[in-house]
Amino acid sequence: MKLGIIGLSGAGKTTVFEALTGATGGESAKMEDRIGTITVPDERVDILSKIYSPQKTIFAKVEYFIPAKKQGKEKDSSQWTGVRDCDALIYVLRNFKQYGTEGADPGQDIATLDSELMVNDFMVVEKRLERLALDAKRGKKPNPEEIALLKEALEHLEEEKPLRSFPHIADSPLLKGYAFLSAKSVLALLNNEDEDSEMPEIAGFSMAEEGESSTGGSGIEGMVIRGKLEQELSQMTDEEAEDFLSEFNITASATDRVIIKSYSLLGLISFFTVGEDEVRAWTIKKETEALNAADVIHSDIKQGFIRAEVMAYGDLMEAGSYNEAKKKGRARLEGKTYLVEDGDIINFRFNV
Ligand SMILES: Nc1nc2c(ncn2[C@@H]2O[C@H](COP(=O)(O)OP(=O)(O)OP(=O)(O)O)[C@@H](O)[C@H]2O)c(=O)[nH]1
Ligand SMILES: [Mg+2]
Repeated sequence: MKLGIIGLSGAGKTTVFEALTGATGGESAKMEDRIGTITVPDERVDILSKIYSPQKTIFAKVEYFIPAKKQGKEKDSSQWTGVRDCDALIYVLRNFKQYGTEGADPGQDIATLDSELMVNDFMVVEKRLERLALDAKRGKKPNPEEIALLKEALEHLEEEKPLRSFPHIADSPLLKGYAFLSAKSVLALLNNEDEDSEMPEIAGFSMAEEGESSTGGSGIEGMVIRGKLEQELSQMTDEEAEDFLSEFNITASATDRVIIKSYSLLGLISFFTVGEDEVRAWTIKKETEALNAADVIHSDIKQGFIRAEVMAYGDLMEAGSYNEAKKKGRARLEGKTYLVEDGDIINFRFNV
């Protein structure tokens, strides 16, 4: 699972990437694609780990990708290559003053970014429709449903509406292969001044406190981050960070909230396996059946699947221990098609 970080020049992409991933290297790394894998903070895993004292505790992970800065001719041809196979996008929007530049206008920047993605998608659709028309002339039978969807997509793009606003297009298995840029979910990060934790007023976005999110126009979720502050924070020792946090009146790092938010933005949830050897969070898409959740752990478990013993995290907490909860009948036996829920603790029973 990978999130692509994009934004206008100087918006703070590198700063935010480094704040999220703890990576360093800044300016010198500009010309290369960068990828950072980070752990998704989850209090439930911390608590389960305390209960079981396992040898290993493993959290869920997501990747952040920041494309290399492209110049000249390269800019048009390969600019979006790496971004296309990201599962969702993060827009970094400048909301701080910068010497020698115009005042910040994040609302306008959203429109600019959307427009770049839409132009790109438009070209892809147009080319594909031409190709399909040619195929039809040569006697090949294209899928009429795909053509209808592509034509509809073209209309929306002509009207400058991003495809993410149309779930039947954005989520269509028929169009999946095109990996349309404007169909991807977006988390907008308003990159504020160090002293400023307010959500700026943008048409379609409502006000929110730092870290809180709000859904804006064209289906984008927005959150405030103070990129530079967070980047500095990410490079500090715990003691240094503590002083810093109180000085700037922040309770906890906003990056944790951004990471958690981007996880749910991807439509991801976690189920847990617990034991004395390992407590682990496993990542699945919402609405995943137990059989496919088993497959995430190991194909053998899927192959030999008998049943899944499932207990909700909340039920375990309420009872105090797994056995206590089990006595109360909170461990359910579920079959292959059970839809796994966020926070399910699962013990798969299987034959090898
Ligand atoms: N005040 C303030 N300055 C910031 C913030 N984030 C970034 N900057 C500054 O803005 C400048 C650009 O930041 P970068 O992170 O390099 O921006 P970028 O989007 O990666 O820029 P390019 O890769 O050149 O497109 C740097 O001088 C940063 O120190 C912020 O949250 N507040
Ligand atoms: Mg940069």
